Amino acid sequence: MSITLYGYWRSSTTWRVRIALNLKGLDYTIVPVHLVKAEQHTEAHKALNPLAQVPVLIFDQDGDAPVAITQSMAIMEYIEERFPTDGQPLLPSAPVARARARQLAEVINSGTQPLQNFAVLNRLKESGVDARAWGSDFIRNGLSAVETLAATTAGAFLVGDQPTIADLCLIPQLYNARRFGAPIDDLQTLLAVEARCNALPAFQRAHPDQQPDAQAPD
Ligand SMILES: N[C@@H](CCC(=O)N[C@@H](CS)C(=O)NCC(=O)O)C(=O)O
Repeated sequence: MSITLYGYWRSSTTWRVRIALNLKGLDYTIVPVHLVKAEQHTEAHKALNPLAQVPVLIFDQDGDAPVAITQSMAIMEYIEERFPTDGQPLLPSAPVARARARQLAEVINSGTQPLQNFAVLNRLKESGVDARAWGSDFIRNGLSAVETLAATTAGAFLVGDQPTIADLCLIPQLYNARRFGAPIDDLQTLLAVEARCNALPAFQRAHPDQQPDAQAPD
């Protein structure tokens, strides 16, 4: 069996998947796709993801045709369902807590990250819009919502006392918040959760700076 992750060191959605694989204790090979050099738009990459984005996870099991999955939420859920007893679970077991983990993850996945994505920002810049301010506003808005929701869901982590897909989405989004200069110092629950995540090797090894294609920050 082999697992290959097509991604980019600073892609927040690729980062989520790296944490998921690390928490599960799964080995994987990274294939860098350089977004700034537009490698996501090559025909080879679009054959894997017609939306021209990363991440893409290729799961290759001897004897079966390789499975290529896009969309980080689908990938994380697949990893959890395919390897339910490996490493740590990515979702709580109780139905309400599972729904809360998905809910908080989606506030970031569908309510925040798409509004500050590379392609969106490039289009905004072409239209003369201050893309950094735009991104900062939407990130602040999304993370403020997560902070409010976390008041009733958080323990040591965003939902309860174990990391879930909500935390896997949170950590890269906080990194993006800092890149965009979004104010986050008052989001005390999120910052406390971040500190706990950052203490875990699975999160440390997933950090962009630890990736083979990492570059000096621009
Ligand atoms: N909903 C998708 C979003 C993926 C996504 O936005 N990927 C970004 C990097 S974080 C990308 O590939 N952007 C390339 C581009 O915008 O051209 C997921 O969660 O996988």
